[in-house]
Amino acid sequence: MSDDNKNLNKDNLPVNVDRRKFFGTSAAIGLGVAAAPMSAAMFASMAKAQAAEAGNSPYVEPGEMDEYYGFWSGGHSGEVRILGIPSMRELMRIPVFNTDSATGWGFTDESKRIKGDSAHIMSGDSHHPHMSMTDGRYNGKYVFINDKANSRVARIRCDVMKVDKMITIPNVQAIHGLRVQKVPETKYVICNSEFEIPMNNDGKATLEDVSTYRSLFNVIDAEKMEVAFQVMVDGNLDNTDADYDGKYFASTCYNSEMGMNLGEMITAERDHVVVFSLARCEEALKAGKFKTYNGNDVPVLDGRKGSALTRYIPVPKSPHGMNTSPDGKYFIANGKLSPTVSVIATAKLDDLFNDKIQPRDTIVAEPELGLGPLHTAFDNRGFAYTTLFLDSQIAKWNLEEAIKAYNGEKVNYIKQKIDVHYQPGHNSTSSGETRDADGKWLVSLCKFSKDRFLPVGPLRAENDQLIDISGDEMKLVHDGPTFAEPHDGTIIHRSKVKPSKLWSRDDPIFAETVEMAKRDGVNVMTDNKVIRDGNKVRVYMTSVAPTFGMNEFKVKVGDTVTVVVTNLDTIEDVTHGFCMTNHGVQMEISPQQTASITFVADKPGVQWYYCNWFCHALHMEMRGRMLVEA
Ligand code: K7E
Ligand code: CUA
Repeated sequence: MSDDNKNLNKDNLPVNVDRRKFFGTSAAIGLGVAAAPMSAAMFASMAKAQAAEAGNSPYVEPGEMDEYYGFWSGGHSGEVRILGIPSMRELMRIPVFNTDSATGWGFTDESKRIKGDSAHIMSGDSHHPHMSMTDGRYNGKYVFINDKANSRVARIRCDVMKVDKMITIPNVQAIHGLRVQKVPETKYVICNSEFEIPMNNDGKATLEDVSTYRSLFNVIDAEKMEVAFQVMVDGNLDNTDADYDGKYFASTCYNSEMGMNLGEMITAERDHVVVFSLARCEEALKAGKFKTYNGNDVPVLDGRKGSALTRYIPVPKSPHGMNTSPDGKYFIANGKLSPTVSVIATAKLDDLFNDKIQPRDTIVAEPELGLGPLHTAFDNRGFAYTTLFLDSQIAKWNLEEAIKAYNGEKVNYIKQKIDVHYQPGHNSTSSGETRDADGKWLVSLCKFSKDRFLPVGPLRAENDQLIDISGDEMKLVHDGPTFAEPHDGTIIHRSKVKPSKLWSRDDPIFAETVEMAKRDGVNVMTDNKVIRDGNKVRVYMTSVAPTFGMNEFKVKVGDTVTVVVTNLDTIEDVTHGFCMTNHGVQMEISPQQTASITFVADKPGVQWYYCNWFCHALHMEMRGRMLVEA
C-alpha cells in the first residue's frame, strides 16, 4: 500500500490539475487570477492548457478525433466495444457472442450463418481482443476474441467492424487466454483452454478419474479460422502470449495440481509457465505424431512433461497474466498469489529446448511488486506497469533494474505505485503489446468502482481509469464507467485502422443471401419481389430514405417468411432498419448492405413493418404492411 497518496494534493485536487501549477500556467497565458477563486470554465481551460503544456492531453475537443482506437472486451455481456483513447468515449459496440436488438446480430440469417454450429447460443463471455499483426505491429485486418463461456473464438473484420467468422473449439472447455502470433505475421491465433476435462469427454470413462483430465493449447489458422492443431499439456492453462521472433508461445498454468476445488488448486507453492516451440509443433504435425479425440479429426499433439514440444518453467504461485515486453526480450508471468512476477528471458529459450540449461535458468528476475499482480503492460522506455489486484494499485518498475536486483545489486526497481479505484485486472498501454509501444497512455481496467460514481443500485459499473505515463510520474486523468465487464483492452494507433465508409456490394458477409436472390431470379439492387416456395416466402425489397421498395406484401398465416432488404443509399451514415412489429424481428441495413431475417408469420391480419434506424425527416413514414391471410 502507498502511504502518501500521489494522486491528490493537499487541496484534494488531482495533481495534474494542481492549483499551483495553474498559477504558473495562468501567468504564462496572461490570466491574472492568482488570488481569485476560479470559475469552472477557468478551471477547465487551465486544465486543458496545462495538459497541452505537458504534451499529452486527455482532452479531445468536440469534433476532434482521438489518437487511438481502444478495442475493449465486454466480458460476460459477450460483445466487443470500440473506444476512443484518450477521450474514453465509446464509439461503437460490436455484438459478438451476445445477441443485439439494434443490429439483429444473432437473429439475422447472415449472423446465424457466421455463428454456425453455435447459432443457438445467445450469450458468451469475451475476454481478450487482440488485433492481427505483421512483423510485431498491428496490421488493421482483424481483431480476434475468445468466448470463455462457450469455448469459442470469433474474428472481427476491421474494415466493417463486424464478426465474419466464429468457431467452437473441440476437445476443450473454457477458451480463456488469447493472443496472436506477432512475427512474421499472424498466421496463428493462440488460445488456452482453462478447464480440465476427460479425454475423451464422452461420459463413458469414469467421470471422477481426474488422471484422464486435460487442458489443451489451441493453435488456430487465422485466415481459415480452423483449428490447425492442439497441444495437450500437464496442468491447466490460463493466459498466453507470443514472442517477437516467431518461435515461441508461453502460457501460464495456475492449477498444476489438477485440483478440482479451490483448496486443491492452491496447494502448490509453484505452478508453471509452459513454453511451446512452434517449429517443433509444426514438425510433429507434419510427421503425423498426433492423436484425435472425441470423434473429430483435429490433431492433438502430446506436449506433456518430457515432450520435445514444450518446456515447463516453475514459477510462484498460481500465475495469471502473460505479457511479452515490446523489445521481445522477456515473457512476464504475473504471480497472482505471489507478490512477484517472473521475468523469463526469451534469448535463453533455445538453450532450454536444447537441454543446455534448466527451466529455472531462464528466469532473470522475480521482482516483488505488491499483492495480487495480475497483468503487466509496457512503455518504450524500459518500464513495466503491473496491476496489483489486492493492493488496488499499479506498480511502475524498471525491467533492467529488476534484473540487476535479482543478481544481488542494491537497486530500487519500483519507481512509483499509483492508487487505482479499485481492484484492477488487466491494464493496457498505447501500442504496448507491439514494437510501436509509445509510452503515452495506460488504462487500468478496474473491477470495482464502489464510490467513484453516482450510485445506481446494487450492481455497479466497472471503472476504466486513464493514466498519463508520458512523464516521470504516472498521473490519473480520467475515470470511465463501463458495463460488465472489460477484461482486456488494446490501444491501437488510429493510423493502423482503416474502416470502410460503405459496404462493398460483393462483401462475403452477405454473398450467400445475394446468391439466394439470384437463384430466385431477383436482382437485389433493383427488384422488389415476393417469391413463394411451398410455405416458404422470400420477400425482396430495396430501401432508399425514406421508403422501402415495397409498401405491402401478402402471406398466409403459418408461412416462414424471409425478408431480404438491400439499402441502396450511398450516403454515409444513412442506415435503415427493418422491424416487423409484434414479431421480435429487427435488424440493421447500413448503406449498400443486404441483410435478411427469417420468421414465422404466425399472426393473421395486418402487421406493420417499419424502419427503426432514424434515417430521414420522414423516417416515421418509412413503413409498410404485411398482410397475413387466415
Ligand atoms: Cu485477467 Cu480473462 Cu485476461 Cu479477466 S483475465 S482480468
Ligand atoms: Cu429508414 Cu428510418
